[in-house]
Amino acid sequence: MRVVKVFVFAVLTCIFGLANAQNKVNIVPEPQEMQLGSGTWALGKKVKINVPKGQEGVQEIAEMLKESLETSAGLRVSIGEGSAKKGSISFQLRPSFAEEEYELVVEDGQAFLRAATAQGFFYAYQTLMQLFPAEVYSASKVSGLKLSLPEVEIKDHPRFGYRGIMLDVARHFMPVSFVKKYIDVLSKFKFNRLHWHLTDDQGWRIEIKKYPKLTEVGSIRKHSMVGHYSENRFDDKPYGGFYTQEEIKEVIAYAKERFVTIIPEIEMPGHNVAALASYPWLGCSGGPYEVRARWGVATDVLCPTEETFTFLENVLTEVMDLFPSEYIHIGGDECPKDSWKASQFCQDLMKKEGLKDEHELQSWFIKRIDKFITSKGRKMIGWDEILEGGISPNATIMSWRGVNGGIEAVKQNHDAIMTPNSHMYLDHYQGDRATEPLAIGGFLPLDRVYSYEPVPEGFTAEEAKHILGVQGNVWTEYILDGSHVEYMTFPRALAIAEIGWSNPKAKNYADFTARLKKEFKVLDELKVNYSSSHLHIDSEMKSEKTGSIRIDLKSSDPSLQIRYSTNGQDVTDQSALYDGKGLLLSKNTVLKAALFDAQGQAVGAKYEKALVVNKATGLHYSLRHPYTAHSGGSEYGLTNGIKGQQSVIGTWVGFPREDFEMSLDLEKETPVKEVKVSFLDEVKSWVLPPSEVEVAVSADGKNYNMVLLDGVENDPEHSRETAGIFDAVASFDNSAVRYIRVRAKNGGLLPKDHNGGAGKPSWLCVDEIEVF
Ligand code: TNX
Repeated sequence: MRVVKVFVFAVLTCIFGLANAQNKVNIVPEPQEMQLGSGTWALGKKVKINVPKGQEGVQEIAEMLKESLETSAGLRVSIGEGSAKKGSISFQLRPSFAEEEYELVVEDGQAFLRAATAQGFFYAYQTLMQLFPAEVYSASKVSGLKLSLPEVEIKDHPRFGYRGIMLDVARHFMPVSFVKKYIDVLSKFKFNRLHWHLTDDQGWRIEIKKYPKLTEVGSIRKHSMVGHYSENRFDDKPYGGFYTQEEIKEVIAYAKERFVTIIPEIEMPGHNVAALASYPWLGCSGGPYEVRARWGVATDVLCPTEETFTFLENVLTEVMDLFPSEYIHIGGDECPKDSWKASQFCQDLMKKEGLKDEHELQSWFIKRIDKFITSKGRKMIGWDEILEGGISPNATIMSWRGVNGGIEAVKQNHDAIMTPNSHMYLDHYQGDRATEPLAIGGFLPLDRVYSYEPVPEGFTAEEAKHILGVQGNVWTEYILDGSHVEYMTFPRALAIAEIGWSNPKAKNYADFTARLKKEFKVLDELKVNYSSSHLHIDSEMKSEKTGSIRIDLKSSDPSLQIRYSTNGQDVTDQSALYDGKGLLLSKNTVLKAALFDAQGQAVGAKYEKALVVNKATGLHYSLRHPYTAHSGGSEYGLTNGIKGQQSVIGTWVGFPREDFEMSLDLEKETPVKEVKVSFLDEVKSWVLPPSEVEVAVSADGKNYNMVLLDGVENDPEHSRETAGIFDAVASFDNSAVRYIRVRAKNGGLLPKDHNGGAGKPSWLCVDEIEVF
């Protein structure tokens, strides 16, 4: 084999990306070492697969390969124990390899897969599949499909032993068929753990023979939330679902064939209202309780009585009988202490055990469970809250509230799995909220996921060993079905696959996204939904000082073309082509744009902005109290031409508590006949309109001509029920002025019936200031 060395060190990653693109080798996760040859092996109609004698599990993997080749391309494949020769694919044992390590070589018209274990061979097989065209994944025959492989030598092993995804089936239930499909797809990208979040306040999803009410009662909630939590709305349909123990076994066996270990999570002591509703004696107040319909954190939690521990031990015994996983997850997160504070039993228990507060009681609780799990030869995992009040001796920590939990755990000589909500929460938005399906919040675009490094800075090599790996979490409050789970998972999980497997020195986002193009075709073949929102259009506004603005559009991928419309019509492949020189807008415009690939196909996220152009557009101003960046405010966001949109909080410039005051300099004397200031009125999002607005204009910056406007309360056109956008409009006599001052009084405290915020200060959200 004539070998072209293309992958040596990190410095070569650019060249590597190029070589990749040219040679069409697209492997995710990127292998540790790869040398590309110059030739290819075009497979014939007949292929022989050679497997080593008596090696457990290898025959099954050879069968998988046979099925893929026969189904997609109609090859005739035989499996036997023959020796390697041209035209064959040979599995060869390498006993010295590590468990997940493999080698894959294509040369001289044949292929070799080498490993020590079935798992190693499975990964060699997955890499081999990725060397073929995407159609090899097709579930039916693809006419005219010719299979060929590039000459290549790959030596590969994972960086971390734990590469996981967490699926929450408590908030929304996912059927067995979907869970299997999900595991199958994840295993193709070399994930080896599925953390299955089986119980929570809103539903208990696993059959427990000893406690049948857990599923009879606890798996069904009366209704579910619709829209965002903050809207406090519900539908009127009971919601339920659970897995029988037989189904659980079926899923575990299916996952095992794909080398995915399922880690069950049984939450405690918080997130347990579904169990409380089933057996009210588990709670401190004795109930009655109802399976929770609202998202968020419940104050009712398990009471640490002997009866509760007996219950938990019985539940965990059944769970451990089902799940062979070494690790058992017991939750441990978000356990409010209200019911323990109010319970005489808990207070007495704390005295008896010498516990100084309820945090120590929680720690005592978890330690007891840890002891039980350890006594059964298993290991306990808990969310990072289990560090509070003293960590259990054998616990592994799942760090979710950022990375500090993980750091703290390692400093105390424990293992940690990194799943910080800053980078690994796949329930967060991955693109512009205005065009993405409703999500819990946050902003976690693909590049941010990809940028994550699981080993905290400053860790010694010894400490780094305690970082077992990474995990992406799919919480499903806002994810109703499998297709939506897939959309939130892919491609962000592919970035996680790479963080968990590949050499961090070879990280290269541009190369990763280039490889994604092929992976999207693979996902298409597998009928997996995914998002392409990482392809998007960014815009920047510039004032032209002539009552117009210039808007520059930029594609996240320079190889894509931007087409746009300014007449409100949807963008098609016939719309105007953006020439990269910026658009000059001199009147209010709805600007729509979209990205197109070389084939003229629309790809990625759509872009849409309502732009306002007036005498204030693009000008700088000063504020008396600062805006808060967290609400989406940006410097000069009040005059940037982009108006806040109803229900899209991030498009407003927000001011907590205080009144609002801004001064604008028009830079020269300008006739002004109207000033319009818009405010958001959305009490559910803690945003109230101002109680009073004052607009003043001045020619010299000293003497002001003032107009006082009533707040929304006295505006007959606007009522709280029709919440939306409140425009305050002040009229003037069109004489020339230079300075404009706007003051608005904060709307005060949130009303008594407010969900979560009663009596708390409200926000004032302003956008935009328009001058005519
Ligand atoms: C926090 S992460 C939770 C979950 C929610 C999630 C939503 C963790 C241990 N607890 O109960 O579903 O946020 O992002």
